Amino acid sequence: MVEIERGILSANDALAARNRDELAAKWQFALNFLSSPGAGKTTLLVETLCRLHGRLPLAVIEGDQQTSNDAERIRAAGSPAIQVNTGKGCHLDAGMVGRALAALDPAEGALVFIENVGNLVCPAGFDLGEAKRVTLVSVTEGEDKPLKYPDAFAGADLVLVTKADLLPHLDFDVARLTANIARVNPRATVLRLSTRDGEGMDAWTDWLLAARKLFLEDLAARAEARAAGLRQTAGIPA
Ligand SMILES: Nc1nc2c(ncn2[C@@H]2O[C@H](COP(=O)(O)OP(=O)(O)O)[C@@H](O)[C@H]2O)c(=O)[nH]1
Ligand SMILES: [Mg+2]
Repeated sequence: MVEIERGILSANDALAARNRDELAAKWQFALNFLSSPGAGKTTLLVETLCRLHGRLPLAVIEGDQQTSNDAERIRAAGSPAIQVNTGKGCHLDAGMVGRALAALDPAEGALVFIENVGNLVCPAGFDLGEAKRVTLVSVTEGEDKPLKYPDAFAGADLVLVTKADLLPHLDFDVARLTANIARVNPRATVLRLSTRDGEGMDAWTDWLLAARKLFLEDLAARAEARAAGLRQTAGIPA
């Protein structure tokens, strides 16, 4: 059992590394979105695409066990999207994402959103080649979810606390949730947001664009260092 699991994960890691290289070669910044079903991933993506439309190239890979409903919602928002149905599978893997990227062929410099299959367990173990991982948890899910499903939070660069507009109707303690996130992942940024009243949407898009900028600057610095090394090897003065 342990051997098989290790085999599957290392095969996935090799494909994830290939996706990461191919994305980097085209200066594409990819994010992997995890959450339980219904936390608001697709709604957030639709809102985000509307805000960023016309400013930079966008593309979306939608993962669900069945239906192409979410890809249709994204296309209706004016962005290219491809639906991956995992059937009995409970998560996307790097092979599926590699094939989806080949079919979708996002433009150079694109922001690529990958919406994983909704659950807080299986997607956490599979690197897709993304640059950043974003985990959503809605205020109707309970403050203890980071402790119950730590892997989904431990690997996140950003945790979005969604549906904040519902807080007046609930006895949900955002500070307790934030403390629980910090227990499993002290380095994650935590933002509270609502697609209904727009709370946190500016902070979210600011985070997204700043993370993409840093990623592209890092790629540029590496390309320059590689070029400088090649010039030196070839005896060409800088
Ligand atoms: N009140 C409220 N409802 C939301 C918000 N975002 C999404 N929803 C609702 O939550 C449900 C599930 O949203 P969806 O985006 O499909 O979740 P996904 O399964 O994570 O993709 C839908 O009925 C949305 O309208 C929000 O910010 N506030
Ligand atoms: Mg969805």
